Order: sequence, then C-alpha cells, then structure tokens
Amino acid sequence: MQPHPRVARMKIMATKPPSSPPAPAVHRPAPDDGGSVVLERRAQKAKPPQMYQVLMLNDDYTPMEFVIVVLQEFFSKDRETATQIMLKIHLDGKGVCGVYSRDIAATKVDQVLDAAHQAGHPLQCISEPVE
Ligand code: TYC
Repeated sequence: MQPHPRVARMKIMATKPPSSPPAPAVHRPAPDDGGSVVLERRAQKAKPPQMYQVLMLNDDYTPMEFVIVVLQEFFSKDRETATQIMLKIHLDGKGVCGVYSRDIAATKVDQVLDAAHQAGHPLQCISEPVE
C-alpha cells in the first residue's frame, strides 16, 4: 500500500543527542590594549540630601539671656558660642543657629517657637534650604 502523499514527502530527521549550551563568548582584550580594563564612569545617582539652616530673627523684646539659653539647649552651643550667635542676630537682624536635614530643622524651629511662646517672648525662628 502507498503511503499518504504528505507522509511520503516528510523528511526523516535523525535525532541528535542534546548538545550542551554554547560556551560564553570570551572577549579577549584587543592585542594593543595591554590587557587593561576600562571602567566606565557613571553619573552619580543619589544626590546628597538638601540641607536646611535654622535662623533666629532679632526682635526688640526677647531677652538676650533667653536667646543664649535657647541656643545652648536646642542647638548644643557652648555658652560663649551661643553668646556670639545671639549678638550677631542682635546686630544683623538674623543669624544661623545650625544646619540640619529637613525634618530635624523643622523640629528645631518648633522647639524654639514652643519655648518662646511658653515664656511669652516674640522670638521668631525659621528654616530655609542652604544655597
Ligand atoms: N534684640 C534683643 C534685645 O535687645 C535680643 C535678641 C537677640 C532677640 C536675638 C532676639 O533672636 C534674637 N533684648
């Protein structure tokens, strides 16, 4: 009996045992580069966080001593440094008390405003991005 025409046209393929995957390509250094490895410089991904400076503003009513104590308590200044900063604010109208990450700066501002409010002084304190 004749095989069906489609069967007759089928090629019989020999089956091969599975071959192992091709070996990874080895990129040999070009003959003239001395075998050196070139590391590409990548743009830095993470920028340092924006920092914020906390400033106190001068006014005519808050006692100097209160400002000095605030600088010692909340900004960890020794008495001499605190006095210098207070006098700078008194003379220039404002002065930097410290530089912090955004959340810490906001906390410092709250602490100063709370203490001033509790003591009945109009002392003002703000934070702003550095640069
Ligand atoms: N000017 C105030 C006074 O003469 C002192 C003062 C200093 C007030 C700094 C506020 O942020 C300040 N008593």
